Amino acid sequence: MASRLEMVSVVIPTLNEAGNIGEALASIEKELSYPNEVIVVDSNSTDGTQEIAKDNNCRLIIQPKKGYGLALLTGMKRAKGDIVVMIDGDGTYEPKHINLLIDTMIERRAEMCLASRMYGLRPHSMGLINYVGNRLITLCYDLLYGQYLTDTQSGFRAISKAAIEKVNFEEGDMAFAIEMLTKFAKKRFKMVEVGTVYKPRKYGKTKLKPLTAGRQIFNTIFKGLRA
Ligand SMILES: Nc1nc2c(ncn2[C@@H]2O[C@H](COP(=O)(O)OP(=O)(O)O)[C@@H](O)[C@H]2O)c(=O)[nH]1
Ligand SMILES: [Mg+2]
Repeated sequence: MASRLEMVSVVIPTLNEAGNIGEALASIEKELSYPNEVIVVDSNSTDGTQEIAKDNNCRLIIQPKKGYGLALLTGMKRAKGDIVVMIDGDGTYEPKHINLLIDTMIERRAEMCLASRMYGLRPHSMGLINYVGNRLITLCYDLLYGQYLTDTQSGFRAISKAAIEKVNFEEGDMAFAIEMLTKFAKKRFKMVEVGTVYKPRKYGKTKLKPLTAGRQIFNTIFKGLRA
């Protein structure tokens, strides 16, 4: 099964990640054992992120309009691979698990495999508000959509490109992550997980605004039910 996989597209959204993106790209290149293309989608960073990306053997797409979801969607639309892996450019996810994500998705014949940071106790690198918010969002999502996921806010996922093409995405910001899960559930696409770790951000600041994102995420969960 795995041998039929011709290309994996890795899509990385970046906004001012100059301190992190070089190391993130190097470790993805080192760890990923499938033929691949790596796409960095940058929203006009002002700290030299684009220059570092260009020096690191990847496709750079500039999406001047801000938004985590819009950046990912822009990259996914241009991806040539049969499987798309989304991963943040801030070095908080573990590229050592990238093959495991892909292999699990293929072996379990799923449309998506998520890397869950929520097996076991709260990771030290995840603040209490984000942890509690994630647990609440995930509980609400699982109950309403009949799923058993543990980390709906994970930004590290392997996804079938064919499945992405069957969905119409509307959320341009952080709620994109949950929109993908509501719409995949509605289409009865199979979603599985593997456990991963969550590392502290070494440089720069998070762009997540928990209250705004929380509101958008719950709106998206309820909107998805009515669709
Ligand atoms: N292109 C682009 N990337 C973004 C934007 N907002 C966040 N990101 C990137 O998306 C990833 C996740 O964002 P982050 O701020 O770390 O959110 P957190 O992980 O929830 O704290 C990082 O690689 C960011 O650089 C945006 O508006 N445009
Ligand atoms: Mg982050």
